[in-house]
Amino acid sequence: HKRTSSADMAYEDVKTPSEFPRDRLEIKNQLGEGEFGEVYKAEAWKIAGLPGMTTLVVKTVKGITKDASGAFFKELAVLKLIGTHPNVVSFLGYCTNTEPFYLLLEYVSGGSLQSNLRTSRTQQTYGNLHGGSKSLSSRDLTKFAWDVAKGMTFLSSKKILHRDLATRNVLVAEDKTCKVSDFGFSREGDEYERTTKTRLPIRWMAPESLFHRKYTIKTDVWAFGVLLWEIVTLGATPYPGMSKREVMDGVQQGYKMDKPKHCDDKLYSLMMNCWDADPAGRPEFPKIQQSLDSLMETEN
Ligand code: ACK
Repeated sequence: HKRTSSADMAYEDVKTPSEFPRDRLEIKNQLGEGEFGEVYKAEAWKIAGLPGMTTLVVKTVKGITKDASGAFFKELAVLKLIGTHPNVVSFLGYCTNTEPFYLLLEYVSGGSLQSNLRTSRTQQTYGNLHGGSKSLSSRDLTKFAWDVAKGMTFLSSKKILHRDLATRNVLVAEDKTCKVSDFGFSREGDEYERTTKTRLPIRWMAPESLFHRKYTIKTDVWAFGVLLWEIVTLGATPYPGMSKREVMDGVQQGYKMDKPKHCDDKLYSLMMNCWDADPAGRPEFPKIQQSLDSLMETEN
């Protein structure tokens, strides 16, 4: 039987995700800890209209209280309808008949964008490659940003907020395509009771999220600006040398990060636009994608 994996997944063949029988899942090794529970690699037999076995990811969802289950199923209903996009981790199905609930997602083999950026670092800088990277060219970095922008344009067209956009939540496929991951169910509010302590992504948050718990597509745009900064610095932690408290105070007072070394002027002006104090002044994702389209054209 044919084996399907992220590398050869035929996106147009993926059917609307539905309740999947647990007995057709074979759970393998644990990949890590997620927002609501553990993350495992698994094999599924005939899922989402795909033939044979598909390697995928199982995210366990624990501790959904009766109160929160309404919000959970509402979100599930939205995600079922989004369809697939090459720059977004595909949602393949779910198991919600008993706890723990499972979310079944496309397996992306190359690890997070953050770890890809960090492992590409070298001490020395060499002429033709991007400053400080031994394995990633400046074109690769622009392509990462472009991929994420395309994924976010798609999600925003479906009215889906990410709420935790950062390079740690972008996965890299074998062919270096970036895929936006961990959207939809991530919540900063208290709609879902979390199993783990709530840790807010302070360094990626827009002022209105930090101080008014407000999340809109424009707060995702702010986070995208920070993600651009992470890409250019090969995975540095934003606001270097500043504590979370100092970041919050700084952001409130309009402090913006400096232009990183080796950063293209156009890219820096794009991040600065994403960090406009006024959400209405920040570009929409399709506009951001356009800016990156032209940057891709000028890269050799
Ligand atoms: O950074 P990582 O290697 O990539 O470790 C984390 C871990 O699971 C906990 O989130 C990995 N992970 C999450 N979603 C996926 C996925 N769709 N495909 C492959 N690995 C994933 C993530």
